[in-house]
Amino acid sequence: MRPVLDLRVYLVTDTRLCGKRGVLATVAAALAGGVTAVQVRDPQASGRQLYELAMSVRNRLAGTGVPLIVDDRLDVALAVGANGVHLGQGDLPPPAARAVAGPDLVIGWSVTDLAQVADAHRFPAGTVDYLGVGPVYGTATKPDAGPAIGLIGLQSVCAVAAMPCVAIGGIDDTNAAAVTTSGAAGLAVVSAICTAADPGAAALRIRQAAGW
Ligand code: TZP
Repeated sequence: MRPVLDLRVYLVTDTRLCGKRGVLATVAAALAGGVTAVQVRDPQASGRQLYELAMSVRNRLAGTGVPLIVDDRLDVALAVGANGVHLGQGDLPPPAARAVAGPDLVIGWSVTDLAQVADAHRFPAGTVDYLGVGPVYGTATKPDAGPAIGLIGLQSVCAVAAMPCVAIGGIDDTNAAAVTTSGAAGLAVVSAICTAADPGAAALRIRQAAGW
């Protein structure tokens, strides 16, 4: 069966925001700062581009114990031998993904409200391993992410969810403590790490601010 992943400081890569430094160098630096999981996310990439990017990150993570999750694309996640796939509301429904992926792949699912949490609870047991909850704060990284749910929205989801909740959206070292206090088991971070002059230092600040 699949392992329980450590999603506490969960870097979500953004190829454009990583800029000239590139995704791989950003991941390498962030690893030194203590990220516990890495998701490769590039909604603009073709299947081939995402495959190549995810494969290069997989090779970089090999031997570190830090898991790789691929955003949106189950086919790419399986093709590169990732540890997991992260699905949005518009992607393959998690039960369909679980049927294809089998028991060993971690599946994360994005939710914004209690109705979507109830959907996750109606899936067969073991379908979804964790919920991505947000956007907690406003974010320019995903313009179509919808309105911020705030700490109150996050709390309401974390209080009822049967699976661990990873908060996302506008998270950095200034709000990490408040987000974890609201019940999040993990912090998914894009811009605060990808655009940092020193991604390792940024990851470490977030980890320390969260008390981890
Ligand atoms: N899903 C909801 S908000 C978001 C995603 C992928 C982007 C979060 O990016 P940032 O830069 O950490 O606010």
